[in-house]
Amino acid sequence: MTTDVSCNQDFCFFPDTSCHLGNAAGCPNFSKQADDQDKGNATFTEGRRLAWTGMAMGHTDVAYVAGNNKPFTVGVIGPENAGKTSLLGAWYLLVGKGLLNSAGLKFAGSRTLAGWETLANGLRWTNAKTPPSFPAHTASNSGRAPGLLHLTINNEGNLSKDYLFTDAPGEWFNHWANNVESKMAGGACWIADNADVFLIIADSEALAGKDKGNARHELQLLINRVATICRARPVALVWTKSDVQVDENMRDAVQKMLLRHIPAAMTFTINIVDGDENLSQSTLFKLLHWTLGCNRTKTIIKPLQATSQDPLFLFGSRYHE
Ligand SMILES: Nc1nc2c(ncn2[C@@H]2O[C@H](COP(=O)(O)OP(=O)(O)O)[C@@H](O)[C@H]2O)c(=O)[nH]1
Ligand SMILES: [Mg+2]
Repeated sequence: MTTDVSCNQDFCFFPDTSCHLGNAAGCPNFSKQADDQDKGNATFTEGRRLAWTGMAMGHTDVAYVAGNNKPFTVGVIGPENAGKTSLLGAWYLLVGKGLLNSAGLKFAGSRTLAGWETLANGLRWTNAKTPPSFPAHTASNSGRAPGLLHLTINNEGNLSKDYLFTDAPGEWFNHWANNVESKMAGGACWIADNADVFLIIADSEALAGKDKGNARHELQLLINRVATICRARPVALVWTKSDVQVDENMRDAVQKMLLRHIPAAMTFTINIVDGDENLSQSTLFKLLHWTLGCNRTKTIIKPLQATSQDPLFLFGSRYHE
């Protein structure tokens, strides 16, 4: 029988994680069905749990990686089936192959290894009989925050930087593009508020398919929406599934529309099907490198040019012209 276990504390996910209040044996806030009482007691004593599950994080778990610095958040935005999850899974495999070294970077850990593995598992060649497949569909009933995948990466100076990559269901973005206040837009608004860089995914298959007019219209709405919220944050348009040929006119029209709304936007064309011999030269890796190298947009406060450099007297002193 399945146990109906829950904790009445908002931010506690016991038994998936350790008890939020640190109770090692029996917490009064933790309830379970009466006939599963024994199983529940066992759950408290089965060794020490970690405070996180290793799966994609929700916004509550982010506290475990955001304590030191706000993680750099990569917002992956695009319609359903556009290839967002496949892109993340393929990136994880590139990181696993040690490709970051070729860019002077080093993998330095992840709090969501199990989540990355879930995305990437299907993309691996396990044996000759089971060729790689694509990740499972990202469900839209997963609350109001996207699944967040975490990486810590060290740069050449051995300084570490935390990254969060959003894996969100495409349905949210359709609603969000049409109406920013839509209740169905869920975590799309979270991404709009919190992302430090935006990757807009253009699905080549949809833009070359039977329903390409509709796909183009949806992409246009999405680009418009990102243009209104991105401010100075970097944006890239990512054409996925480049093994599918898109009509030149369609491509030109989308590119023109992109640059009209977001003049500084970058464009990348990728696919994760053709195994490229030289992976470090692939656009898939170049996109990862570009994304990791983006900086948070900061407001620059002009230094005061005063006669005194003592911070205590800086504001009262005379200014140089
Ligand atoms: N031909 C081709 N199909 C792809 C590629 N990447 C993803 N797909 C297809 O796109 C589907 C949806 O991918 P997924 O990553 O789940 O899309 P998401 O809904 O945006 O997360 C997959 O089942 C594949 O059929 C690619 O590079 N080439
Ligand atoms: Mg997905």
